[in-house]
Amino acid sequence: MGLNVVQKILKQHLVEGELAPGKPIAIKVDQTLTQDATGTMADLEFEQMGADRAKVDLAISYVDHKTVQMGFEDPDDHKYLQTFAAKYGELLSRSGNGICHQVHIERFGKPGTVLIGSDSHTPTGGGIGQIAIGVGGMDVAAAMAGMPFYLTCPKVVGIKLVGKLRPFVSAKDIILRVLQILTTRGNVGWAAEYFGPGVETLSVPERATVTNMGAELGVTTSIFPSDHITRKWLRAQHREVDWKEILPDPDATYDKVIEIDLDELEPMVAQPHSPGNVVKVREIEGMAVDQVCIGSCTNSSYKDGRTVAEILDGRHAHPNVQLVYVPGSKQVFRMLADEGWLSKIIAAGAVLVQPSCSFCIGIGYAPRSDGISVRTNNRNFYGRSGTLSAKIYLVSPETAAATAITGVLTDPRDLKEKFGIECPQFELPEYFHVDDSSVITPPLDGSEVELYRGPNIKEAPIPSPLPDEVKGEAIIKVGDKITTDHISPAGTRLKYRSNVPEYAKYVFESLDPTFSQRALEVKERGEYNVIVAGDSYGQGSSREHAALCPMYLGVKAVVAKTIERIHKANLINFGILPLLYKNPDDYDKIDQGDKLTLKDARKALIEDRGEITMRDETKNIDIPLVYELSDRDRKLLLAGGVMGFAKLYPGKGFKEVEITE
Ligand code: MIC
Ligand code: SF4
Repeated sequence: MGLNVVQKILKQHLVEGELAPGKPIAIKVDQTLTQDATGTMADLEFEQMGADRAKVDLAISYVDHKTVQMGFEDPDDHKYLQTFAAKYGELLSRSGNGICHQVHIERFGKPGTVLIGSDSHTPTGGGIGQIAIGVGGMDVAAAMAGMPFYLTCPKVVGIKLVGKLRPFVSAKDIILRVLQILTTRGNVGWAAEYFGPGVETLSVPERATVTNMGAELGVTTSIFPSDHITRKWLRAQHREVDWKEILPDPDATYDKVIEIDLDELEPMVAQPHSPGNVVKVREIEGMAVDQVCIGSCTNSSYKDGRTVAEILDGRHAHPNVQLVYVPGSKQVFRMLADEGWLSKIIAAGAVLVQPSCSFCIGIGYAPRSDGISVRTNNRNFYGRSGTLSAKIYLVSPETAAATAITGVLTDPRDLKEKFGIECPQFELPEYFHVDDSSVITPPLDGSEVELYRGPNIKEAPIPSPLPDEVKGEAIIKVGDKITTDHISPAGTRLKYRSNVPEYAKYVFESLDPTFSQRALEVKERGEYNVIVAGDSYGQGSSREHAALCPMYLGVKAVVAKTIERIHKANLINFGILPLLYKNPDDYDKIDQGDKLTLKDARKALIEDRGEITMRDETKNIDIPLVYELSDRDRKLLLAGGVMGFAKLYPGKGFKEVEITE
């Protein structure tokens, strides 16, 4: 039987297990990436693993999130990252060089290889036919130390593209439409593969916009085939040698197929507070807007910047609108500057920011109280912009530029009639401006390099092994779609990423500022905390701090209706049980503050019973819970996560260890 692109690449990288959907597998990793908000912790974890050098074909550390340096903590982290990269053989992309995903697809990604990155938007690499997966920092550290990556073999949804995008409709509208169909939940265990005649009509930056925001679907990865368009992109980046054709076999099949007719597609918008809350721009157009922000790893390519510049050409942002523009990379920035496009964006009154994550992660440009902000990034989670009462709408660069001009949410197709603006039509350049001078190459032998550690950098705490019985409290009860931004806020708190005791103070800050204190009190009583959640717990960012900090606060189990993939893996890595209600209605029976006991938790995992009973002592009822854990997952949980395992069984792999009591 023919293979699709996902199956082909996984097959070539399989090192353990059987390539059957739902089965645990391990794959060889070719490339790793970290960024400066997750990298310090990942690197500290790597140090504890005892390897002497990064053992992948390419390891790269990007400095792109904390570039504003909101205190000594951020530059201290950067210095640590730089010395770490030199010591252990990683490239380091300096502050100002750009957002990891944009730079990676320009300069380093390779079709047919496997990339894992400690950032959920790593699947941007799928735009050039790479299996690129967002993971927690611990998994990147393990891959750099030479271990394979463990995952559940995904089912593949084939997304068939037919037709061609109409003027002013763009790649962002494709992924927003996919999000409207598939939503942000229920896609764990799936990968998305784009195929069909419409694929050929999309350039690499357009494909990358689509695969980037596939992260919001919750799929393991998203991918396009590597074809002549990919080749052209790599040639334009002066690296055609990295090209390899990877097409689905003619008789390839998919576990499910959805079809999108690009001809029929209209400008789309994701409304607050979920990227899955998508409607047509037409349905809500006319809404007054306070701010328009253009950039982020979803829409910061040369194509996006140039499109915006052409639309804005000769016009100024509406008096009521603050316009912010952030290019994705030094390459994009420089080309737009050299060719005069940047000048048009500046003339339109835009606030210009260096290539970085910026507004997307709440580093500056918070909207006013109750403000309406229209943005081209990928997430509009509650509070992420830095203003709790603000409302964020996610759109294409075309819609953003049109809105900046008019001051109200505008369907860009109206630009022609209202302002005589034609849809920008241009070919991507034959060659991009290539300059890797902001990427530092490590010495061949880094053993003499001394690591720099600022005072804010604290070792990650090691979880304790799973006790026989988990006795404690339902420390918080939350609803559906709780994101890792709810659990571990970013923005002004990002500077504490390397200091778990400090960062832990802000866990669930936007939902319940007393959480951290209450959790610590339970821990100090010698008991454990249990998080009670609804559907799709742990959406969004890959930040392992959303498991690490709760672990530090004594959380030993999350009980939810469903848990998202990356977060579940992070929970396991830090020894927190990811459990599901056998009967989802039982969620309603538990209240915050209930005394809970997970009976025989340890025995249940040792014997792999598949079920654990939770006694709600307050309500006097038993609640049956289930779990989906591989052999490896169970051993890690029993031992206290990856580090707990390494401490109990130094130098041993999980297959060499049998845990019987
Ligand atoms: C994000 O977009 O939320 C981030 C910041 O890039 C995160 C990583 C992090 O929390 O550092 C992500 O997407 O994984
Ligand atoms: Fe940076 Fe935003 Fe992309 Fe995350 S989603 S990597 S914060 S630009």
